[in-house]
Amino acid sequence: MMAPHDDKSEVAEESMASQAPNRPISTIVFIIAMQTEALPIVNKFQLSEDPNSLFPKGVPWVRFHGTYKDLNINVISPGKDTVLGVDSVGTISASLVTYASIQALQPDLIINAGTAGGFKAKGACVGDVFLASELAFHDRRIPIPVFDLYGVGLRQASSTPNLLKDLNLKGGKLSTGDSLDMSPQDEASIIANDATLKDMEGAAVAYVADLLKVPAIFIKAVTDIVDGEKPTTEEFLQNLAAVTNALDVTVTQVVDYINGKCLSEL
Ligand code: FMC
Repeated sequence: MMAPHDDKSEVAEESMASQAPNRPISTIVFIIAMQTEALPIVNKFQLSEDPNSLFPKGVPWVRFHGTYKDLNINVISPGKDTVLGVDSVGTISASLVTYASIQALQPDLIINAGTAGGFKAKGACVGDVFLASELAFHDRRIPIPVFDLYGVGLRQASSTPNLLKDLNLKGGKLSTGDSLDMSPQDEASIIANDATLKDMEGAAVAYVADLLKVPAIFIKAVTDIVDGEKPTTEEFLQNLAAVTNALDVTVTQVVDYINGKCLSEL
């Protein structure tokens, strides 16, 4: 693993490990908002729940982990809302678990995997799995110069052209907000963001990953067509199980593809 003429001390080697682009990816953290999305992946890789939580006492955040081939795989979910018992979807929970997971695990790569709405006008169909190239917010309107751009919060996903091509994934931009429905103002911002996909976590995960300089990619499977006839909630719930299976298939392919590769090879 070590370069033949490397004269760096072992300590320096280790402290630089998580930044090294030429070392195969070793630790992956999946950030997955919903239990329904996470469980198939947990089962596929035979991950086990961590009984000694890395996280503060009392938080609902859950970590499943295990090794698969040469990878340490962690699936982290914000878990169930402590008051209402539903999945803690949305940007606040996603940011917090992303931050805490990076602090605790120093991953080489973050993968935010989940469902999303898709725009048929941009070529999305139910069941499609996308790799998002850019992430931005559509519900942070601050109409003051420069603060407007801060609100949009545009971030780039790590560039993985080979992964996109070799696994035949669709590419597109993702717009994030804290609502499942879409107000006319949100719609205008999503169009301004040139988004193909709409979710409730992506740009938040991207913000934290960028802040802490951890590479991140975004795998999103389309549960509902936002610019279609069917009401979003109905379509989302109807397709959730089937689309989660499609997501699981792609996630497995992505993990197999990543195994043994450096970030620069993706
Ligand atoms: N709009 C926003 N979010 C979603 C969506 C849509 N049309 N379809 N699926 C989602 C994702 C969000 O990221 C949430 O985690 C969850 O599914 C819906 O609450």
